[in-house]
Amino acid sequence: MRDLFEGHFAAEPAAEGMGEGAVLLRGLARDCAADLLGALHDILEVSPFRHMVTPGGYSMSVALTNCGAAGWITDRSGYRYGATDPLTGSSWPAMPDCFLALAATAAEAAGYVGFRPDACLINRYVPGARLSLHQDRNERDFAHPIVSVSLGLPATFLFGGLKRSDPVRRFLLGHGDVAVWGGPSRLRFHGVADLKDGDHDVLGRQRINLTFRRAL
Ligand code: MD3
Ligand code: FE
Repeated sequence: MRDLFEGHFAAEPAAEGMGEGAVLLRGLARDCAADLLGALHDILEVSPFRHMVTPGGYSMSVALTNCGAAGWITDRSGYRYGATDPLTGSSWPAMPDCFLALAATAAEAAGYVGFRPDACLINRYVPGARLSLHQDRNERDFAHPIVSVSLGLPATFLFGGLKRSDPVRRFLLGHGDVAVWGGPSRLRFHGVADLKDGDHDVLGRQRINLTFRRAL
């Protein structure tokens, strides 16, 4: 993987290995960020950000919405994917072409050919928001990778192991950074530390993360 990119960037390699099956593609989404945010604007007019409740009864500090055939939701009865937005009762907005293209390009660069996500979970963090350590296991087939795109304020991503108690490594994810998680890393525990306050040129006081999944 690394040798594919080495030589192109002397100071900063474009692809960083984060552990088996996980690859960080720094800045891959920088050039298409304006297209992504334009498409996101249209999604939010149909399915706005909202704070969902966990099965334990806590309201998440991260606000979320979805696009694609399936959307990730949580409420008092559990975590799952659903075809409709519980707020509107209608289908989630369609996945924009520029979302699909970026997800497929990133997956392929990490060695996963033919990734066709049917779900994009869109998370919004404001200063102080966090995501505690968890595994993503509501998808049907863990053979598919997950692709994540960071936009706006930088966040400290926490990357653990296959057990909750395993040590955690920290990666700072900034605007335009894309990460691909598959293979043996697919079920690793992960989370996001409290977002530090700041003012991003494009997004102001927030971070938006797109996570592309093959859910169904
Ligand atoms: C590593 N979101 O929505 S994306 C999530 O930045 C979630 O909003 C975080 O974790 C965020 O579930 C992190 C990175 C990510 C997503 C899925 C993974 C990392 C992963 C699955 C396995 C291992
Ligand atoms: Fe996750």
